[in-house]
Amino acid sequence: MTTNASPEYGHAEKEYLQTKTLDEKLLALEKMISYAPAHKGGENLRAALRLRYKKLVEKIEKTSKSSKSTKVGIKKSEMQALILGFPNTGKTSVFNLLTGLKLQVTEHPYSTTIPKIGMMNYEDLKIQLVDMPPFPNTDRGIINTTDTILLIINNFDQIKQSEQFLQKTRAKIIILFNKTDLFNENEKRKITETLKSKKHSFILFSSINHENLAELKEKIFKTFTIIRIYTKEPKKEVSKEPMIMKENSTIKDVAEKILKGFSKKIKRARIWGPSSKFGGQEVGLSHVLKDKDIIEFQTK
Ligand SMILES: Nc1nc2c(ncn2[C@@H]2O[C@H](COP(=O)(O)OP(=O)(O)OP(=O)(O)O)[C@@H](O)[C@H]2O)c(=O)[nH]1
Ligand SMILES: [Mg+2]
Repeated sequence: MTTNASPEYGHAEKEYLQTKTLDEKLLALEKMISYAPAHKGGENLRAALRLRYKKLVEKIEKTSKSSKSTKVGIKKSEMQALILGFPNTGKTSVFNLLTGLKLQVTEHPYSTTIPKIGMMNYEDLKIQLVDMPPFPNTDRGIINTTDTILLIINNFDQIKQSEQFLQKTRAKIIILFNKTDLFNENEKRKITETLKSKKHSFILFSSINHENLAELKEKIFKTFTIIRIYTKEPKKEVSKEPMIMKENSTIKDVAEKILKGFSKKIKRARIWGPSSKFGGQEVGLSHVLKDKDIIEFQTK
């Protein structure tokens, strides 16, 4: 791969090529990384290996998640929202608007029979949405493991009637009162007052006139409490795809997500963005990050 890599590196690479399982690959790749040339000329190789490592970790995580996953066999993305509700409330119509897909919408109830996946773009993020069959034909497994639920209703009784399906979920719930095009302004004001008084997170919506579509997307995004972190290498462009981290993550958390043990190899980290006092500020591993920060790692 490079002209001046050590013999140890060569052995590690050979080992890597001969491995069969993902876990063996990961171990061999760790070895390659530790034997990769540390001098400046090895920079590209080290970056390529780190990227390969990150992808491998993601692959392993995905396969282990999906094997544990629900009967419907949906691989959960980092951010997932389910669209739930009683028959004919407009779930598929809302799903189509948010994802740009064109699943069949009918005036008959029970038209959605199996869960369908789509992606909602929000700024530079992709959020996984699942259009579910109506209650009671919903799989409990996925309800209990998802991050966010968009509960589509057409009347207040449906809130209470939904509770039996939502008892075990830890998801954040947004109530979407759909078909508001059928109500006048005064009636809409009353709906708003009622939902407010019950302290629900809610939104009034219409799939016909797209009322509050931008607000809906923002509301969904805000349920995830994640931050986006961009990384760059010295003198290089900032990564296009953000890393998705939990709120209040530190420089160390990001380094460890890129590569286990990587934080020990960091000599310096510089940051740009909302958590920095000024662009290029040098910070320690315990520095707490904010959404849209950019980090530059310099290794020892
Ligand atoms: N007036 C009005 N009708 C709507 C709205 N959204 C959906 N509909 C209508 O409601 C009916 C059901 O829409 P769907 O999107 O298929 O509803 P669903 O909840 O996915 O239905 P199931 O999959 O059968 O549970 C269709 O006739 C839609 O045209 C809306 O905002 N206003
Ligand atoms: Mg449907």
